Amino acid sequence: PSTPLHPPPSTPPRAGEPDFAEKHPLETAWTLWFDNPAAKQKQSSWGQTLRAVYTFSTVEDFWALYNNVIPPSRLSPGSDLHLFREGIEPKWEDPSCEGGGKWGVALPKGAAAALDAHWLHAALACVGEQFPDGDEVCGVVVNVRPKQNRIALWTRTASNEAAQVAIGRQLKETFGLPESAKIGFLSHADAKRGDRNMKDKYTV
Ligand code: MGP
Repeated sequence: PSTPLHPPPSTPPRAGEPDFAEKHPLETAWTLWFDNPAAKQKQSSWGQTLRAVYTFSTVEDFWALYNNVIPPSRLSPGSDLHLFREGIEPKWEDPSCEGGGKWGVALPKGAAAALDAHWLHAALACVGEQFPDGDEVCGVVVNVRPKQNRIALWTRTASNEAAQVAIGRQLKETFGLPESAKIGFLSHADAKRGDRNMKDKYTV
């Protein structure tokens, strides 16, 4: 948007009063991306409709954006939202992602409130730096699909098992999943090969 999300108040706060116009900086800036390709994409042409929507770097601007974006449950099937650290493109080919992978969580269809809640909790965990080895976290994606929605947390170094496992455990906690629920980590290198029988590199 071209107008500021939080216009400054007309009078400055008086001495001793809280400054409600003050913004609280996040550790890094984040960019929300949106994609809604008309048809199923080939690997070679994938990403042509992917667009960066908005970059923010404060808690207040996160909420301003959140309150103005259609939640995943109301997006049309085929849509993706990506929330990534500024400067990292949500693509396997990005230098920060190419050696990485993702923890994927499949969400049952029809649970609209749960989908939106999981997306919000995942986004808050990212921008609030709740994950161990936080530098590993590139961003989070929600895929809205006809059969099953998915949320995936993208990380940087697939070969760093200790970091990925710690992050995967935290993601389960963020989502309130029981110990018995299993989630899997897939490296982008394996995803690229498009092998139907590809196996998770790690599970927690
Ligand atoms: P997808 O969007 O992750 O899954 O990738 P979707 O749409 O649910 O489809 P399904 O195959 O899991 O049923 C779909 C396809 O998009 C992949 O097989 C790739 O061909 C392509 N694709 C996805 N991503 C994230 C990338 C990427 O980062 N780079 C490139 N080049 N292609 C990608």
